[in-house]
Amino acid sequence: MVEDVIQVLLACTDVVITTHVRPDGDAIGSQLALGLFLQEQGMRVTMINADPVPSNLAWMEGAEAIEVFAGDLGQLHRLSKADAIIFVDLNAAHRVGRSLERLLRDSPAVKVLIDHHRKPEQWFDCTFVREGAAATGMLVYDLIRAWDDSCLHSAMATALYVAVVTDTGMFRYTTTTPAVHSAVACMMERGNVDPSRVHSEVFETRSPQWPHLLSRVMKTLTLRFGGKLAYIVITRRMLRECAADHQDTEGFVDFALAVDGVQVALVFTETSRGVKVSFRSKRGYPVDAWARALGGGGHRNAAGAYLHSSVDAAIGRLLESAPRHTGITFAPMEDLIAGEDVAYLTALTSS
Ligand SMILES: [Mn+2]
Repeated sequence: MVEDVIQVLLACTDVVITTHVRPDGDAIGSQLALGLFLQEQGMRVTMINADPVPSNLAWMEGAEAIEVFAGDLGQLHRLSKADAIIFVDLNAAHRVGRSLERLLRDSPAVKVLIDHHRKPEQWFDCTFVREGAAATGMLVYDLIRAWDDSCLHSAMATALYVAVVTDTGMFRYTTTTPAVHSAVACMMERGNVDPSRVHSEVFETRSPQWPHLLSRVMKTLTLRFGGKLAYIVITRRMLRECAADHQDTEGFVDFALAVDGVQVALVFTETSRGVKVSFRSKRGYPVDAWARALGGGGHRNAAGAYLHSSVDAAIGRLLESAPRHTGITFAPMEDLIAGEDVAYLTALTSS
């Protein structure tokens, strides 16, 4: 509950705030807004992550104070002095990254979780979790308003706005409720948010490599199950040959999900150790249980998992398990269905 978190934090003077690897707008926006707020409450705040702030978020006021964990003595000293470690926008220890996971989990500090993902791990000491909330930024907003309503200033409000605008896909996803718009109205009134600047900084700062990678990746777009499932593949070779990096792949899944009739879109991203599978779906086709069955997790309509296998094996495994975990059913006579799917269907119906 928000009151529990406030009570715990009121007793603290040194806090650490961290978020997940490859941080997105909600991760950085929530971390920054909370960090700025707790500093105003007189606390010493360390904001530290395994990965750097992505370039499209680095413009936010205060973001320069967010550190990348390097394991140096100064950082270790501050981590060891913390009364509380606050985890935002994640629900599992491994999401903070290998370099920080053990260190933070084994710390004697109070572990506080502020998050909106489903089924958080149970080792946190104090939690403020609302599964299905539009963004962790919405929870940080509620915490700030419950704690000290007068405090919401411009930099804080902009960080919260970034959190909400990114995690709602610019107010498009089903999580975009009237309460979200009310909160955003308040952020704009109190905090002097500039939506046009936010949009251009966050969404219109693509690298010159981006269109080349996009065209390569979209050539892999494949429809299955009568066009209800779409997938795309991003290999390390594509990234190398386009001189692109993972940040350039942000939003590719939206193109696959935008195809008429597609209910579930998958992205297979090759990494040095296996394949990251990103799941996105339309309403009525939950994918979080599917991701969890593969050792991952996430939200109803946006989730992820990691497979230690080749890309081909990962695609095979996902296509094989799709009917069990989604509302997708076979349409064998449709010409969009591939030979291997027909073979699988035949095996299924004859057994
Ligand atoms: Mn989030």
